[in-house]
Amino acid sequence: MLTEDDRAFYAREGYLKVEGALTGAPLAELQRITDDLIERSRDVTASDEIYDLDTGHGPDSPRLTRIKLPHKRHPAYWRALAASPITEVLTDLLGPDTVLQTSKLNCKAPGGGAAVEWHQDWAFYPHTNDAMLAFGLMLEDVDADNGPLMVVPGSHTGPILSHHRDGVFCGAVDPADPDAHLDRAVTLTGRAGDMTVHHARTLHGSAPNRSDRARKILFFECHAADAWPLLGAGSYIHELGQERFWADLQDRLITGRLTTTPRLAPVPVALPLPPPPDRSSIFRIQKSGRATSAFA
Ligand SMILES: O=C(O)CCC(=O)C(=O)O
Repeated sequence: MLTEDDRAFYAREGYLKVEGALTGAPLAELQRITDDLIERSRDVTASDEIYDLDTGHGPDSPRLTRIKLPHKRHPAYWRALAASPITEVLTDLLGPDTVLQTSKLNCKAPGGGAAVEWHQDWAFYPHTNDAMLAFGLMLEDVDADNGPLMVVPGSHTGPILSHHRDGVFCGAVDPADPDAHLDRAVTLTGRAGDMTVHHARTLHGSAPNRSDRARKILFFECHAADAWPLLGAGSYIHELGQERFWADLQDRLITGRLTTTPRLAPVPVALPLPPPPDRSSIFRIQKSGRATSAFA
């Protein structure tokens, strides 16, 4: 699906936009399932294993920051990753053997849905090599007003910036960090079915949703099978124990084969420790770690 130019652009800039990555019936199915899931959140009164609630959520107005692990909620989400044109984008960029690290559907409710402060995913879950990326499949149109993803081109080849405040991991960089170069950021808008790709080391963030339309982006964070996790803040996999971890890993294999021989690359690593008080989602890590907001 990708051209050689696309791959060269991704390697150089650390991001890519793929127009029409998912279209037609598979896209419509995901939109319907997502709307159903949001509808069913009306009676939920506290964040749980499925929903991360935004302020103001209630029976009259479902307001979610996130639907957690959507690929575990409905097989259509898994199919969108593992049996669709998106699968080809994945293997074009990561090679034949690929694993899902995690999935999430960030909903950004209309009229204020939370910002995501600037960060590098790699700071949350460094691995033995950085053949890692995140797909952001737009389930509805995303424009400048409803909190689009923004990325700093080329930042994936730079340093891992400090994601600590007062010595504690806060999951965000200080917007005043001179190495952040936020003035170089580009905004990734698009139509439903378009998809962004960003490298795990690419600095990115997104503003609050200032529109009256939800911003629904389905994120799949994936890596080459030979990239093994060192530590992941907030990641459920570290709580599983070895037997359940192994079973879970089989479930997360997207293409090709697993390997128990990690590839070790000379990558910069800073562990996300000590952890902040609440590690249950990026929103809570950034809030409880008292990250400085770039969007306040
Ligand atoms: O939802 C967004 O705009 C960005 C999400 C993100 O970067 C993350 O969850 O790591």
